Amino acid sequence: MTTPKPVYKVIVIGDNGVGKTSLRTRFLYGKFTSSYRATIGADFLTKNINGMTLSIWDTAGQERFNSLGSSNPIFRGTDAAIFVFDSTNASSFASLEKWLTQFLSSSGSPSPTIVLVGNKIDIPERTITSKQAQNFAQSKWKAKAEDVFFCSAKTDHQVKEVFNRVAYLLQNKIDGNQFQMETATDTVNLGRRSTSLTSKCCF
Ligand SMILES: Nc1nc2c(ncn2[C@@H]2O[C@H](COP(=O)(O)OP(=O)(O)OP(=O)(O)O)[C@@H](O)[C@H]2O)c(=O)[nH]1
Ligand SMILES: [Mg+2]
Repeated sequence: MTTPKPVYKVIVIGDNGVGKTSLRTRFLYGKFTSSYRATIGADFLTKNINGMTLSIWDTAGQERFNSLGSSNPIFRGTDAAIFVFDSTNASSFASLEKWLTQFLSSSGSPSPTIVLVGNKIDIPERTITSKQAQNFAQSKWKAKAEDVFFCSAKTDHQVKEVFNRVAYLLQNKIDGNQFQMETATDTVNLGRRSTSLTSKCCF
């Protein structure tokens, strides 16, 4: 009998309106819409990247649709997090500190993989520089330059690179045996389908 492959939980986190849903939709379906519908709670979609199954969780940025307080059950068992800010909105960048604190106290993972994404780079009014983003990521979780992206869900600039980087970092951890298999306990194995089912969560 072959052992089923685990599913790795990847979560997209950040303020409301920064483009979390748009980034995932762009990556999974190659689509973008300029209309805004706030995410309520969280949901996941699975995607197979290079033989690895990722459950990619989209979360609510609006606190009233999210779980409040220092811990967030949606973050539990996360293997990798994609922190997103709007590159034209300084307050969404400042909020990352709060999201990171909540994430680190909730994920339960000893050393989660983290990448940082400044979205909406197609808009000329950029307020956050690459240096600011790099400094933040480097000081907070010793990120490398390759773990920081500026992308656009609208124009599809650098979107697949973000998710491919996450898969690459996870693969490196597996190869280095740093993984604890129990990290997959909060996920659902949806088999070999590459992009499939959405499951609504109810927080
Ligand atoms: N110009 C531009 N607009 C974008 C981009 N990504 C998202 N948007 C727009 O920004 C708005 C918010 O995008 P969402 O993806 O819904 O944001 P979100 O982070 O999921 O928001 P919540 O679900 O409330 O947390 C929508 O009107 C999108 O069309 C981008 O790369 N460029
Ligand atoms: Mg959303």
